[in-house]
Amino acid sequence: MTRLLKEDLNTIALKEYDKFLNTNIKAGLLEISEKALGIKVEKNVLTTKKVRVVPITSGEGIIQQFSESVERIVRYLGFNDCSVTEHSDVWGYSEAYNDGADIIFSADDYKFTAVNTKTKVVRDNGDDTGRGYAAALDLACNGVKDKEILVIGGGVVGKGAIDYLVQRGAIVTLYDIDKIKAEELKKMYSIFIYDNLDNLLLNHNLIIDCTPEKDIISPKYINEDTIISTPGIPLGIEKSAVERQGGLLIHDVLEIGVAVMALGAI
Ligand code: 2YJ
Repeated sequence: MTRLLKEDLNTIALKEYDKFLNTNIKAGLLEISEKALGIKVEKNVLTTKKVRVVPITSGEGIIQQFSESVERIVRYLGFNDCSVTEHSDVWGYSEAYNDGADIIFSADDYKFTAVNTKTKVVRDNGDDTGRGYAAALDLACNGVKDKEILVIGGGVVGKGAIDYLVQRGAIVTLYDIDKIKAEELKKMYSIFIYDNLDNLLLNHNLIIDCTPEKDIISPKYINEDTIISTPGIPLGIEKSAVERQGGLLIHDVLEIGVAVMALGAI
């Protein structure tokens, strides 16, 4: 799993990203999250929820700007009462809980969750990231129903994307270097699996890359109909390469995943 760096988090520019999304897929972070979850949210509901982000020091420790970035994204969506706790870890958790927090975000090296203390709903960043990027692709291509979608990587994020896509009638092919993992997902979902990535890239314009593999997608496969939706860090293809060929790249470091978690945790 990729560990975010402060430099990655410094790239977050919410207004600009929302503008980019609205221009290219006619939906912003809020609409993508609603689509991912199949819900419509009343804006004023968001203002009634108290959200706290608890920094966690375990394992490799605090990532500078991580909690603050989560706070900024959640606040941007319309959750006015959102802040990072003064203390970290268990102390921070009890601080948030005693403060009456409805939703508590926290992440260690393995898990990143949003827990609703009242409804007991627990959202997982991996799963919600997959759903969010699948929803973004759904909006970008005017509906995934009956369309052939290539999902690269069948981890937690890939599984979330597959679950979303299959439910909406997409024709999904999964590529994963781990053939056993791919077979396991094929048992759970009505999908195809295939182990020749070059052939798959040659035959798909709609791609969700859920891997942290650099250069997994060669620019020669990109054309003006290509849409790549990917949370992968590092990116599987350079943004400039996609733009040069006239394709669309949907990518961010944290925004879509956190937005889906926040709305899903209401
Ligand atoms: O609170 C902090 O500052 C740190 N403990 C944050 C750690 C963030 N964790 C990661 O980036 C891990 N790679 C796990 C993320 C799961 C994403 N699906």
